[in-house]
Amino acid sequence: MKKIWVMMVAFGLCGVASAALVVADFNDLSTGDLNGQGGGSGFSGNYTGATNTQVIAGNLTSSLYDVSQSGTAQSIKSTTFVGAAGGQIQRDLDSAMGGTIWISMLGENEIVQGRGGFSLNPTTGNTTANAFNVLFFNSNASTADVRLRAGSTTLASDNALSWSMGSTGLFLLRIQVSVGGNETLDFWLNPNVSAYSSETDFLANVTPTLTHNATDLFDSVSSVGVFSYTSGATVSDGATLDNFRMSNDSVDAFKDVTGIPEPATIGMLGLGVLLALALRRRMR
Ligand SMILES: [Ca+2]
Ligand SMILES: [Ca+2]
Repeated sequence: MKKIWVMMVAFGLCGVASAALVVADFNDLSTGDLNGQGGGSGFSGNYTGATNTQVIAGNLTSSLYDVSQSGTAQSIKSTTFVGAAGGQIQRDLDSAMGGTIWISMLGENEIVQGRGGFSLNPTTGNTTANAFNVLFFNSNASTADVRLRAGSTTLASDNALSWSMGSTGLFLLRIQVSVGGNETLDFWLNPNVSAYSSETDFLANVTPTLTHNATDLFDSVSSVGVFSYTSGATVSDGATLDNFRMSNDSVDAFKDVTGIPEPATIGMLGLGVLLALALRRRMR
């Protein structure tokens, strides 16, 4: 009998472990220059790079997923003109991530020249020099352009996505890391994650917006960059970014970035409790 309870406790602990979660919601920072600040969780050291990126008042929020932010409502954006060469700011992770990595982030543009996105294993302040990055902008008032890129090389893109300028977009990315081989990328723009009961349900029913699996990008992720800049004119207002979440937890990665629990885990725990209670009753 003792053995069953020990096994259940061990299984339960495995189920709730989420040490691999990285979160940057910017709500624990001071307003003003992001450069030199820290905050969030899962990082080591402070942001370094672009000096134009500011912590500003107000969260970006989306009704498409089940993740809320606490603390002071804040987000980040570039508020002065800067091109791609100077718009990135980056940070090291506590520990390198491999396996299957899920990432979500919110972004929004106010003007056609606004650009934004995030990068993995960034090498300089230039968004075109990254191992991998997701770049987004609004081609016009009603459509958007999203690109998965290795440096400045586009791996997959769509320049006619339905997404209005001035409304918050939800970016969802799954990376299956292959050591020595090509990474498998699946990207969704504005997926209605809340309409699905689990990762399994979501994957079975929602076709990715962009996919790519023909490039060996890296064998692990050790740092993350975010970038906000303007293009084509000397205007301010790069894209606004908020709530970057990244997890490679073997059970809860999807839940960590979308808030949607995996019922299989809950079901198995529930089954374990029922089984143990039934056995205890029989042994009396
Ligand atoms: Ca925030
Ligand atoms: Ca690889």
